[in-house]
Amino acid sequence: MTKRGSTRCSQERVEAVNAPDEKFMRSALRLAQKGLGSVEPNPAVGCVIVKAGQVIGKGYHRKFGGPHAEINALEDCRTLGLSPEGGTLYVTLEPCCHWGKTGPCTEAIIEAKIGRVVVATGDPSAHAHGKGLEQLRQAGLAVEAGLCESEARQLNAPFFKHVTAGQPWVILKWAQSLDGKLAYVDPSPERRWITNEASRRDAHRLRRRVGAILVGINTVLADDPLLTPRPSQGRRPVRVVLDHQLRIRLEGRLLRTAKACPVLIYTSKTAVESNPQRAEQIRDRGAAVLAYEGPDEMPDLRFLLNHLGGRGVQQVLVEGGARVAASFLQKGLVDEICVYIAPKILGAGGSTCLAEPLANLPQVVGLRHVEIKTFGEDVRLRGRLGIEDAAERPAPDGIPTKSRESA
Ligand code: AOF
Ligand code: ZN
Repeated sequence: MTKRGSTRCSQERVEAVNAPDEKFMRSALRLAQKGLGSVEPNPAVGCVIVKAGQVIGKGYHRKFGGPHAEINALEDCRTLGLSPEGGTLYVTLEPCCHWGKTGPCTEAIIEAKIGRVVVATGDPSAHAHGKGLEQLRQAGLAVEAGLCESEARQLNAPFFKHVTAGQPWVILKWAQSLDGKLAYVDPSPERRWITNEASRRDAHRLRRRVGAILVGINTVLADDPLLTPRPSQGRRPVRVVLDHQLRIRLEGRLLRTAKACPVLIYTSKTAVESNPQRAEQIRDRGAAVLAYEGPDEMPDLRFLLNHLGGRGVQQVLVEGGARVAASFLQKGLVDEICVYIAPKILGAGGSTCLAEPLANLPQVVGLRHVEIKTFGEDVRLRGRLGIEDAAERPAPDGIPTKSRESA
């Protein structure tokens, strides 16, 4: 397999790589993007098949459990009555060679007699990890990897983080007024929500793509939230509550629905030991109780994230309140921020400000890849923190994974 000299798709290196290759890979990346929000926790993958300089088939992974990008692109060729034989297949992720919910893409590619495969990035999953590329090479196909690698990894940053670090991608979400208030002091049916309906619908879309939704006990006691995505479209993220004293109400909406949609209460060992009956009552309602050691009021968030990652949660949505949000930020555990801003000033009518618990944050936190979108008159600002490209993440030996020879 040939490893390309550079992994970027930037303008400066157009000369360094085959320009048509880059154009087709960019097209595959755009296709991949369409799957975001529907494929999680699978990666979003796009594929383009080209023959004699013409695109003869396109496809992307549309839905979790559905056919992979390569299969859809091959199917597209056939629907158009075109043969993929001898063509070049551009795909944004190493083709799989395992039997999962679907069959191995490598076999379909080989059967279709594709001549050359260009891959943006390897799949670090144990079932792949270079094995897919190797299988194609063994079958006599020309295989190249690393074109637009950085973009391909950024597109699936949560997938790469979960597979390589074992921890979920953490999205911190809140809604605020212009003066930074997160709630009304005196909520009423008319003054319950800060943001508009379109913003709230969008927040439910976000809930649908994550494996866990996390809040603090104060939010639960104040709002009695359900914390489910609505409409659910079959998604049932685990609802996690940080509750160091086991204060959750047994008759609240979370525990009343715990048998239908999972609930995890994260508490202190002290609380469980001093009141084992209470923990038992919570378990009887169908919720799981997980306890951390150490100071009661300082939940071990890393332990929790490792636990969630281990049970297959790829993305966690942290929804509040202000102190919970601040502690995730203070511990440097946030990967992405999503904030909805409503054009109103709540003044004395508003309560809770993120600025207060964050007043002692020692470092400035800047966002990258910032994206701004409007929902009616509300504004949504999204951005990423820290090193979100796993290819740039230093490996334990200090060598960035990008500079290694790929498998
Ligand atoms: C590909 N093409 O479009 C995607 C791949 O359960 P399955 O069969 O859907 O397999 C899911 C795994 O396949 C997923 O964890 C990831 O390693 C790979 N995703 N592979 O060849 C695709 N989405
Ligand atoms: Zn596949």
